Amino acid sequence: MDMDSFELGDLANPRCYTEPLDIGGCDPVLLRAQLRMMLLIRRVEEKIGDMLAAQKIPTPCHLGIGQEAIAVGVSEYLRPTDRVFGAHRSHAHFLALGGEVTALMAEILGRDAGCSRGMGGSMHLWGGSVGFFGSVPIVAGTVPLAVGAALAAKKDGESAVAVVYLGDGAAEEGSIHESLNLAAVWKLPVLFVCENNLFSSHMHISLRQPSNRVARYAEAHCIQAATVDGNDLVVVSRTSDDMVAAMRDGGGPRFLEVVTYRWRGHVGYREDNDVGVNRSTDLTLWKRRDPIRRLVDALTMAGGWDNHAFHAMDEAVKTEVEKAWQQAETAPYPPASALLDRVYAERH
Ligand SMILES: Cc1ncc(C[n+]2csc(CCOP(=O)(O)OP(=O)(O)O)c2C)c(N)n1
Repeated sequence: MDMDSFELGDLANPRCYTEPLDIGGCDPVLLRAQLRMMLLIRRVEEKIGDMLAAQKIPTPCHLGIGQEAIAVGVSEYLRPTDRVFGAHRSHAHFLALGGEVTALMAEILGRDAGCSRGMGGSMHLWGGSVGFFGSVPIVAGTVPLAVGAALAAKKDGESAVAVVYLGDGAAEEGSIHESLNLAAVWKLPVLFVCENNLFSSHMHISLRQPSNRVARYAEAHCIQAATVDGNDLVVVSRTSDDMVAAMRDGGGPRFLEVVTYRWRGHVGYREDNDVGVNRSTDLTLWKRRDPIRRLVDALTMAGGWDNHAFHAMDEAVKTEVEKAWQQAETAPYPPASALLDRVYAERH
């Protein structure tokens, strides 16, 4: 849905958009694969949450439970040659591109088998082979990098696009506007995906901005934008598919704002009702807009799918996650001699 208004309206109202997804015209095989990926991401993050609670993880982790449809929908039409950038809450971005669960778990545990060789932890993920060019904890830090990656693709005459995930909080950084402006002026193939979960740390957007619709910034920079329900896999998928296709055709940058809500706190496994904000009522309502449940309901209504099928899929996913955790937990740490590797660049 394209919106001209400054306000999100019903998209920010958790009492709306709770119905089963409209999956008319969708490929059921693809939908089940996407459902499995959303489930995998959720079970991985729940496991990480449990292990944080058990104090088995030494690094801070930002969980995106409840936001799974975004990474899965956006990643569907990307290629391994594209350049995708995340931020501090990027487990889903990494996994949805095909990043390995064990490599993520091992990274979080600081093991050599981690996707950044155990040197980065949850907020420094890397997956070059699947097109994940990295996540960093500096809010908005990867946004100008994605613009640079898009510039490189354009200069090299490649059809690759750059994608960067950013939050509504990141949109308050000045570098966002410089990035949007440059991308627009030079017509760069970069997709800005703003995961508007209404919070920056513990502060609601109504306390930080005069309007809650972030895409207005893109429009001010003459970038085509859409604001959609981020908990609707089908809508996210279709919109990003259209946007990526237009970018590959030389159409310049696009801005996709996906409205969602994170179920856990800003950082850690708790729900954040104990850090100065009490969002328990909203959280209960937002859980009814669960992207997984809405897809499951739609598949069930369409036939050929039932609770039994869902349960079997879920059990297989949980087994996979447990296995990955065991592997990561028993994997060796990097040798002490590797401590300064990749800290300084080699002189050539
Ligand atoms: C430049 C910078 N400023 C502040 C922080 C502290 N910080 C970490 S995450 C965060 C909130 C970011 O919110 P948002 O971009 O909406 O992403 P979300 O956490 O909602 O996914 C802040 C302020 C930081 N890491 N980097």
